[in-house]
Amino acid sequence: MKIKANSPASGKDGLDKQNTNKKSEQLDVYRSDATEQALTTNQGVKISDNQNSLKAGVRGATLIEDFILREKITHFDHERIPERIVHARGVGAHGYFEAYPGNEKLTKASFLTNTDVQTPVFVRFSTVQGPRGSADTVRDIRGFATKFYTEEGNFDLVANDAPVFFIQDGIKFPDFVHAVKPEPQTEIPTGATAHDTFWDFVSLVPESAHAVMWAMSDRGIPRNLRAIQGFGVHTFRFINAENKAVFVKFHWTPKQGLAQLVWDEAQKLAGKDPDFHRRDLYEAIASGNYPEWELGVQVVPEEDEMKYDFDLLDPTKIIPEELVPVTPIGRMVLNRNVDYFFGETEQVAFCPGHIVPGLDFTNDPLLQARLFSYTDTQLSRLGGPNFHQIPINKPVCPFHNNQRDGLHQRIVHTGQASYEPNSIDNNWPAETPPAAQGGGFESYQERIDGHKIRQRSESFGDHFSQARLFYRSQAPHEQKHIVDAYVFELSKVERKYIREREVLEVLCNIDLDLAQQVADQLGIEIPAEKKAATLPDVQISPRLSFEAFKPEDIKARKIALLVHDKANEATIKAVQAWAESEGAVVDVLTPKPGPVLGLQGDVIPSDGMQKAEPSIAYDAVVIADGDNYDVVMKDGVATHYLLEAYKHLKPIVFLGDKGKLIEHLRLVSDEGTLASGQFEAVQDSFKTLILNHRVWAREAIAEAIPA
Ligand code: HDE
Repeated sequence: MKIKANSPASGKDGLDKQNTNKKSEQLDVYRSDATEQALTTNQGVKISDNQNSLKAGVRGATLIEDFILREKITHFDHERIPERIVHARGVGAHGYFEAYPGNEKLTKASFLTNTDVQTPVFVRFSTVQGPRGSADTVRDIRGFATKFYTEEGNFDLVANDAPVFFIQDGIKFPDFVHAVKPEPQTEIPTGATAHDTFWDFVSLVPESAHAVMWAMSDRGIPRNLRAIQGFGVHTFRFINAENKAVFVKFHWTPKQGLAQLVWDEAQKLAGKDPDFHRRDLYEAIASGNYPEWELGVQVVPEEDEMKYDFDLLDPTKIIPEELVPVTPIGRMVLNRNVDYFFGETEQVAFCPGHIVPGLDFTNDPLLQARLFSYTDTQLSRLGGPNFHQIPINKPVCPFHNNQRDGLHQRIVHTGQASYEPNSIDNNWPAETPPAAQGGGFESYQERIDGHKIRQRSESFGDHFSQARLFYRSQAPHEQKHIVDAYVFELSKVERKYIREREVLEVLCNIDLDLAQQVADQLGIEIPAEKKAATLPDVQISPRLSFEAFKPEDIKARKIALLVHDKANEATIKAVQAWAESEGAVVDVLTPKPGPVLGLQGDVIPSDGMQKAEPSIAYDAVVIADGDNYDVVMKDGVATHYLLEAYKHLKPIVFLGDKGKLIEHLRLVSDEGTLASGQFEAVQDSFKTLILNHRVWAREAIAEAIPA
């Protein structure tokens, strides 16, 4: 299925719709606000001519009195607002959250305890480094920010798809961001960490080791945004009706399972479809394949605060799930695309400081700085302190106070008293005491005792054990990808001393085998004393691997069905019927955008052209049988399609005599190359392969296939 960019609404002009496919009706989006309405100026004056400016004679100069032209151009000149300093590239969707029963023992927050309500949510996914127009599939951490419009006020869970961050103290954030962003003298590279300043910084700041490891792993290149986890990163607090607090770490777990790109594919997609992730999310929701996540928390009782060999306040550390399992507390479904990207996705303003009664912060020094930063940044991005009045940011519950005026004030406040206490309005709006449930917000009364001091706690001091834990917990193919990623990135670093510092001062402290593999490829010598070091062992955490997060079904997985003239119509119908029953998406891809003629003479409509819808955009490929082997063999686009899908470790079904292509293309048959006379005979194996996502065992062989 394709939601074609910039397609005009079809079907209104009487054009031939023979080859418009089943999804084309989604292109017909009418403007509910303007249907049957006159075109007017912003002052409501009807416009009679929107084609010509007002001129002194038909060939004369344009007159400054043309208020219609001036208004239109002035508004246009101011269409852009500053993009986010980080996380500028994003995509949003609406949905709902439902709490599971039994959370009262943890928190009094009504959206987590009232199982009768569906709390509306808005989620914005993002990349960190690139600007608004950058590609989706770059290697980066993904933002996963959720606004819960609860009946007690808005709660923003401003999360990432990695559970750890690159720095421990907010005072380092501008340094980190300056280092990772495009370099100041060239504004290169866009959307990439593979450059000197990033590696200079992280090799000098060992607390970044763990987060860098996540970014270099397959987590840095998700297949789509429906297949990522989300993590609150910091430790937060839950507070229940008895005022008892516990520490919590938030986890979003996708029902779709986790899935990654392979690096070659990620790079190609960045060019061939820079919108790959936002398109995928849009299409999945538009077609009713609503992505779903379970919200869970790791709960640590207050008395266990000091129990671990890491500090709960250190945002570069996880709590391994083997130590504290994740308790599910609810589920979120994204079921509605935005109507207006700018008005919703661009103007949404998240802030970790938006919390509701039943939740509270901890002293994590990164979180503390974030509490200031997000509101501050909206003042310049959204032009003043009234950004909460923009529809996407507005609470759904009533909100009243004595704040007045400011840029873009939209509320017509009435009454005389905008202060408190007042007797003129009987002191309304009034405070609500912090009763157990439904009361006003009250900060948790944490005891503070200490010196005013600029110093990092010693308990934040171990920067390598958890990076080692992460690396060693990966499956062998995942470890190989980490090695490849470090080699690729460091190969782009021009300064040899930065490469060496990263290998010798960081990787050697994480895992010697990892360091050696990277060093060998970069031609770096590891000194004998470093090689002889014994690094402390770690307990493996299987929950850190993709392997622990398999999907339950193949809904919304995309299958390319390659079809040429004289293809067997029966096969095409069989693949389509099977895919529909599984909720998967099949696109019939033809050599040209027009339809092809089947073996029986049927017209087979095209969902797209093979050249324009590359294999990298699909999860699996089927090549149809028919009376056309010689044509396919000589078709460079189709054969490259198969080679590329093979190289990217995708399952491929070769139907009928297309099985001969395996030998012709010099592929090595494996569990992922299914050759059969009948699709029905292999459909179950095909499904299992798609569930497994890639044929990892093929990786060594696939490296010999030209990229
Ligand atoms: Fe952010 N971050 N951040 N961040 N962050 C922003 O806020 C900041 C951090 C995250 O889709 C900015 O509105 C500081 C951790 C997401 O709109 C800014 C520090 C985590 C998004 C900002 C951090 C995040 C942002 C840019 C360290 C994971 C996108 C525009 C003290 C838990 C939200 C904006 C969206 C955005 C500051 C660290 C996640 C500049 C100072 C840790 C998902 O205010």
